[in-house]
Amino acid sequence: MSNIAVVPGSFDPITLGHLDVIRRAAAVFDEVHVLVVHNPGKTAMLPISERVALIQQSIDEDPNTPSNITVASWSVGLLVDYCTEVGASVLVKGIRSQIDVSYETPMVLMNRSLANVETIFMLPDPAHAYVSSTLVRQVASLGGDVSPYVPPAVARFLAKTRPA
Ligand code: COD
Repeated sequence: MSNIAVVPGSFDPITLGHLDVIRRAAAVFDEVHVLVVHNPGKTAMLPISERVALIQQSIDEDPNTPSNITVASWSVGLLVDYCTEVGASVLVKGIRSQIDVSYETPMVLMNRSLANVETIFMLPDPAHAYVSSTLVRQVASLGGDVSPYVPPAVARFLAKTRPA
């Protein structure tokens, strides 16, 4: 039986921090599903289809990213329903600080209670530990250069859509 992990997130847009965690997960599990999920607590910048496309391009363009990664989105129910559908028993969440641990902990316990799905926390390279999609959106919207924080496909996309 293959060992499948799901790496969920808003990915609005994917950053180098996300990509770092995805690569680490892909080195540990047989299969990794990167899953774009709408977070009702956040106002989205990009449609889900665009976020999926940018993740796929970022993975395709990166020679260091392994080939056991699938990109998908989920909007019809619980995150653990997706896990059940694809036979995944583990979620992987990236952790930047104690704040992330506090935010994630109730979800870890709820997902375990709902469907016996466990969660593994992974830390990114410290170089990416302060990067968030929220800050990337803010820097981009104010005309700043986001290329140090996002994959090239995202930097190109944001440069194209930058206000004149
Ligand atoms: N380095 C490392 N990790 C990072 C970085 C970084 N620079 N930036 C973000 N991360 C991590 C986050 O800590 C998070 O684990 C993950 O990457 C995704 O981050 P975001 O910001 O893209 O996505 P979120 O936090 O908005 O995603 C939240 C989910 C959609 C995963 C969450 O809302 C969820 O699990 N929803 C499912 C709904 C559900 O089933 N609820 C009921 C049971 S809990």
